[in-house]
Amino acid sequence: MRGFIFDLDGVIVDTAKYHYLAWKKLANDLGIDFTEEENEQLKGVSRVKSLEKILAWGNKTLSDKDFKAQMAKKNKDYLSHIAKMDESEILPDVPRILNLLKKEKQVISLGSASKNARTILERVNLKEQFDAIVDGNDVSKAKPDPEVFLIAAKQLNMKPEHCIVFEDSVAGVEAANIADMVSIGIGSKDVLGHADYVFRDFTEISDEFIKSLIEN
Ligand code: B16
Ligand code: MG
Repeated sequence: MRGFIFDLDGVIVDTAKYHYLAWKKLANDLGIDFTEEENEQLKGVSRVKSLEKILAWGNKTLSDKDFKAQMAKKNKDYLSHIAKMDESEILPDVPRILNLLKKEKQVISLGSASKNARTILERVNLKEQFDAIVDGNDVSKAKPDPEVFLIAAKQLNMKPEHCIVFEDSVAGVEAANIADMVSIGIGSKDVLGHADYVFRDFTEISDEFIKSLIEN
C-alpha cells in the first residue's frame, strides 16, 4: 500500500490563476509589478511569504498593521473568485486518478499550503475523497520545508518513502524530495526538472503508471 499526497492549487484545481489575479491587483495598487516568471515563485508558498516576496521585488516595506491589512485584502479578493467555483473546475482526469486509487485501496491525503483548502474542496465536492487533509492551518513551516507532507504521511500511517506527492510548484517538489517521497511534477519540465517524474497534467498519467508506483 502507498500514500498518495495531492497538492491542491495547480494540481486538483487551477486556483493558481485566482491567486495570480488577486496578488497582481494588490501589487499594482502598491505600485509594484511582477513577471510570470516571478509568479512561479509564489506557487506553493504561504500567504505571508508571498507578500514578503512581492514587497521585496518592489523594494517596499510595510508596517505590521499594513502588512496584515494587505493580506486580508488579498484573501478577500481571492475568496470572491473561490465563491464562484464548482465541480467543473476540477482539473482533467483528477477524478479518474482518485477513483483508481480508491479501487486499488490506497490511502489519499491533501498536502496544501492554503488556509482555504477545505473551503475549496467543499466547493468542488471532493472533500469526502480524502483520508486526511493537511493544509496551511496545520503547519508552521512553509514549503519547501517538508513539514506539510510529513504530517500527511503520519496521518495516513505511512512511511515517507512509501508516499508519492503530486505537486505543481518548485517549492513543493523540493519539499517532497527533502521528505524522501516520490515527487511527481504537474506542469512544465523546464520549471519542475527536479521532480522524479513530470507530466503536463493528469491526462498524461496512465493507470499502468499509477499501478507501477503502487507495486514498486
Ligand atoms: P492561502 P498549494 C498554495 O496552495 C498556493 O499555491 C500559493 O500560491 C498560496 O499562496 C498558498 O497556497 C497559501 O494560500 O492564501 O489560500 O492560504 O499549492 O500548496 O495547494
Ligand atoms: Mg500548488
